[in-house]
Amino acid sequence: MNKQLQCGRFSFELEGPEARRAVVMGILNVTPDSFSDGGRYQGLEFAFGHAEDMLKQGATMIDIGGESTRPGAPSVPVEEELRRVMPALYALKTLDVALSVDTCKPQVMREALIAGADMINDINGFRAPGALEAVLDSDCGLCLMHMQATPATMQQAPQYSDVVAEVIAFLRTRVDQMTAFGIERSRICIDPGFGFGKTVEHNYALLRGLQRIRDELYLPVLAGMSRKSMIGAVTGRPLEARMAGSVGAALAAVAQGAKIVRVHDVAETADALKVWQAATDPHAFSGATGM
Ligand code: 7PJ
Repeated sequence: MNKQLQCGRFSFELEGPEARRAVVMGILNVTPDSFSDGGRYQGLEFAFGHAEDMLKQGATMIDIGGESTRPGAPSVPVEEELRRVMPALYALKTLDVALSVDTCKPQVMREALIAGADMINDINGFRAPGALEAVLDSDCGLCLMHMQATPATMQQAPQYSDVVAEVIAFLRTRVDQMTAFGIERSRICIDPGFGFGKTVEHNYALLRGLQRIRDELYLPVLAGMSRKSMIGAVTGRPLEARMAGSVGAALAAVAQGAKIVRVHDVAETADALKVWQAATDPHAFSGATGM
């Protein structure tokens, strides 16, 4: 594995004692339906406050998303996505946190990198024409995610004969194409894409297989399961009551070697990970005394 994951202004250790510390990526949606009212300025204030809270709670990355990728969601025109993402990105640049932009659009990638984004997170795996060109001349991190089909159709009838092997094969092909294009391997992290063209069984097979995915591709893994239907399926809980289940999933992912967990509930996940790390790594908590 490379020694570090390079993410713009930041780099994350992948070897040595620091490597065991997982990175909490807090989710910041800047879609209109994620604000309590319609105004753009109030939306921006809300987003900034939410980002500040997540930073205090232990997030070391924030993932800004302006396009809803719920199954069946309509795609957002590029101008509208820029109007949502760019003000938040500029506002958040004053915070000491790595800024990721969740987008599939090369034009949004380019603008985001000009504004100083530290990572581009593309659920489409940089497959859009011009996506690789958009990120080539940069040192931003790149999250390469697996998705079967498209957000509009992915949950219709996901099928695999061996989901872990097929996800590994897809990611390997894309990593090879990206490095052949001239992109440094040290910028890439991989993500099996929980919920993107997968049944509940596929999702749990991937969770159990995370270590294998990491070891076969020798790249850091990002896992995003927060509040997804795979959590609802085993807890029987609706979206708004999936926090504890999501924390359990984040711990399971880190136990399987995931480096980054993408979550809504930053405080709870960060606390759970701290206790987990103190319980599993004798060096994680050497200075502490008392209760
Ligand atoms: C993911 C994502 C994920 C990465 C979303 C949701 C859907 N990016 N963007 N991995 N999910 N890298 O959060 O429910 O799993 S949007």
